[in-house]
Amino acid sequence: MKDNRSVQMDFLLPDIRPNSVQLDAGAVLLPGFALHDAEACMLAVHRITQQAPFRKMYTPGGGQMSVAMTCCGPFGWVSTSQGYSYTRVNPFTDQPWPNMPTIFQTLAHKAAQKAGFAQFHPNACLINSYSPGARMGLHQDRDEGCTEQPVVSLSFGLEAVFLWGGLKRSDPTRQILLRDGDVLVWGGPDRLRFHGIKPIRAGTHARTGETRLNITFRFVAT
Ligand code: MD6
Ligand code: FE
Repeated sequence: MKDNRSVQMDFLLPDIRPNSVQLDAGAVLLPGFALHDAEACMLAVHRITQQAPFRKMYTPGGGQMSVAMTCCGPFGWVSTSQGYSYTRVNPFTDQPWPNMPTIFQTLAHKAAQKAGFAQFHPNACLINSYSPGARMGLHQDRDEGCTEQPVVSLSFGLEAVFLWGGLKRSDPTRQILLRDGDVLVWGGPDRLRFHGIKPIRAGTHARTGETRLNITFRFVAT
């Protein structure tokens, strides 16, 4: 006779997370929104990094960032001792950034739409790779020359604690757990909020190994 004690119950527990969490007037967390497209995104990142490998850049302050970065799309974000900028050419390869894959464009557009931002067509995509211990200090996203458009951000692999601050660096921060497949969209009155990522805790994720990947989409004014 079959020993039922060792048999996995054959129903799935419902995912009790809500589809959408309004964090602020212009900020929405979409838990698991990118799960369906996660493997397609991993393949896309793999292809991009063959053309444009991850690099750890230096900040204008002189320190090396703990997060490794690359980009795709018409514009890529770069940090040098001279400052931050968006460029059409990857300074490490002297080549244009790889094309933005259709899956990225579609996912970013769908997430923005679900969060209430119609017609988001990003022209810049930054891909951040975090190893355990890597972090991102509090900052504002304000190098785009345009704050009309939202930012869409995808998280894959190891979880992260996202710090959600205010319009001043010294404002208090809330902590938001970002997990594999989660999407964050923010714009409007929240577009210039300070935010950051606490040091990633050690771990291994089935999708990414000892890594958290973050893919952010923006519209850069030309
Ligand atoms: C990260 N994200 O999630 C870092 N910026 O690893 C960001 O800096 C960020 O997620 C603007 C909008 C969404 C973001
Ligand atoms: Fe940011």
